[in-house]
Amino acid sequence: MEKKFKRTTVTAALPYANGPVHIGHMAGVYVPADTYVRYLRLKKQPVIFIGGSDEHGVPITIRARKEGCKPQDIVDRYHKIIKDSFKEFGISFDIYSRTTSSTHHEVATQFFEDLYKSNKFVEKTSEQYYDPEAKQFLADRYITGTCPHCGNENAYGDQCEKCGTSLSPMELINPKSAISGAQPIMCETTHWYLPLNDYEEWLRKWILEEHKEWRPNVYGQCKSWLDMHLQPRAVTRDLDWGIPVPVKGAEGKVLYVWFDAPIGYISNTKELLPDSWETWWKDPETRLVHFIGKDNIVFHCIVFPAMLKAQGSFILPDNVPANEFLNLEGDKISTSRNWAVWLNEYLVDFPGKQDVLRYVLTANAPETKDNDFTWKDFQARNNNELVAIFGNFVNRAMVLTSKYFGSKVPAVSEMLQIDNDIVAEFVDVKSKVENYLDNFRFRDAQKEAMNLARIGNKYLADTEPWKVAKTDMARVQTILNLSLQLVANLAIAFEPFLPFTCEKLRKMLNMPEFDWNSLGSISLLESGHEMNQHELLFEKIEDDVIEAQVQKLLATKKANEEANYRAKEIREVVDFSDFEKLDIRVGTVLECNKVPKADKLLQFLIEDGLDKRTIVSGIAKHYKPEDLVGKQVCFIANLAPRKLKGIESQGMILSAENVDGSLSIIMPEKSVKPGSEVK
Ligand code: B3M
Ligand code: ZN
Repeated sequence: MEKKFKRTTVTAALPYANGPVHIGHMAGVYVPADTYVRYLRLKKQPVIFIGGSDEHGVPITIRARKEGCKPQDIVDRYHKIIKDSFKEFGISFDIYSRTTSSTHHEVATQFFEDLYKSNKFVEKTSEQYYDPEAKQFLADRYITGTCPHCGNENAYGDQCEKCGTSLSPMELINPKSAISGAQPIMCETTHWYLPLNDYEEWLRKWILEEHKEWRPNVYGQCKSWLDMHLQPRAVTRDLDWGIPVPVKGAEGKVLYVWFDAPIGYISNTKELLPDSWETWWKDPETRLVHFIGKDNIVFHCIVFPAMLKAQGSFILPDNVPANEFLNLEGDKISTSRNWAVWLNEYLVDFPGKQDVLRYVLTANAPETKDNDFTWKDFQARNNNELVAIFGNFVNRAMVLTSKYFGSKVPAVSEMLQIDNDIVAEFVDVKSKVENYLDNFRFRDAQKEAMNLARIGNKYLADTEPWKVAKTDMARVQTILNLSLQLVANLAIAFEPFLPFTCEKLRKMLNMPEFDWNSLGSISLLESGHEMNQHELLFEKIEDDVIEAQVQKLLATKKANEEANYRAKEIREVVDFSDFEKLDIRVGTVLECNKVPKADKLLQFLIEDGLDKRTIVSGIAKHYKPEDLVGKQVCFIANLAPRKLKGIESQGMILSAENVDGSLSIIMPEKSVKPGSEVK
């Protein structure tokens, strides 16, 4: 930390209280934030760690409507579940509050009023979709319709989940209100906007010139937002769940959730420290760090700083170490598809193994690119690293000491070259780990800390105290003394990463406390110091346990496939004349080849009875081209030609899509003359 700062305010994104927390949240935000805060605390640097639930926003109201309860019931339920999970995993917030708290309502209202009174907003009237039956304006998520890009009939007003395109409600074909099913109409409504365009120049300078040290993914995303130029952003919404807009005549309007949520960091600090909160938010000697996932970058690096700047009395974030995403077994984590490892379920399946998950999530942290969590990797890291390296070293050092010296730390007799060498090696670890942690490189920091145990294992293997014991007890004293000093160093170095394990280890060693500054010392334990009973720190995870988790995910996948399949309704009725417009024929495959640089496409040459034609089809994942040559297929012969990867496709080959998404080509039951019509 640079000298100019006296204290650090650390925030971690406020999770929406409409579902439990999963490993993606942990890897992206909470494990790194907690590691960082524990590190600063160990260094005795003043720090506060602010968290809380984000309890406003449209998805919460949708969920409540679905379940037939109030939004408050939903957030009460999940706030508790989330808060408990964080506690169980040792995420050591100084406060974990919520945006429905009265303090937050006051602080956010005040913030809005400050900007309102100093004319920082622009008021604009525009036309928006309104549900004439439910008599309310419709949030983007409350409008469904057909996606103009892929034809999905259940696209939302803000996004099509089938093709992933971001949409605006006006783009939907046949829009419908998700509340009443009515066709929405356009009505005028007034909102307050933060003119981000006015802050663009300032933001460019502040981020692009003064914060070149931000992570490349964060810096790059900011740059591309700024390069596309900023537009005014509405900070209010027509909704009945949220913080009422404190302006006369604004009844039925609330603050936009992304306006109030980041202010939640301030409110929660105020709730924690009613008398001194301003020191942590207004004193230029305070350093502000936001831990978030990559989908929140624009809000924390552009919108919230502009709000703080507009208000005028707050400090700005010094760093925003956002992570990329963690995938699960190759697929994007998804709450709606239940494709996740939920913390509350992990705790039931792996009781007492919170540190194992923390370790794996840090080892695999998506710091520079998206990463994948797999159960096999989880098992391997536990068995080959935590058990075989860390646990094994600690155990050997403790067992040998208890065997030869009755659990008392032996005195060093004489140091040989080999002893001096390992001391030199591990003394270095402190500055390396520090340097990584100061730069938010948690994977590297943990790897470096693990080196202490590697060094220890090698030292024991090289010096073989169990053999030396037969001839030279004085030598064994030195070896075990140094080994125990290394164990004590491990306990300190790993405290930010594996707090439960280190607490256990501290008790085993009978160390009064951890002190980061003594990391690297070879006199952490005095000779004659009495240690406590030792126990195993980690245990092997067997194949059947991992297999059970894999099976659980497979079951989820299957259930999703079936649900998707059932969800497909029969389309609108068409007239016979419409059907007749389609010219479906049988053809014989003359040639079939993979399309270069397109992993889904096959290129066919088809004998169609009159001529030969080229058809490109997206079935490469399901067939080998050589297996199709000579086969007969059905194809639409009068489809307008389209170019795919530069190849003109003259028609479309028909196939059936199975529940699991696999494709099966439709073939005539017996061979027919090419060109035969399908009727
Ligand atoms: N609740 C979004 C999210 O969980 C949001 C973060 C708020 S941080 C102020 O992705
Ligand atoms: Zn779409």
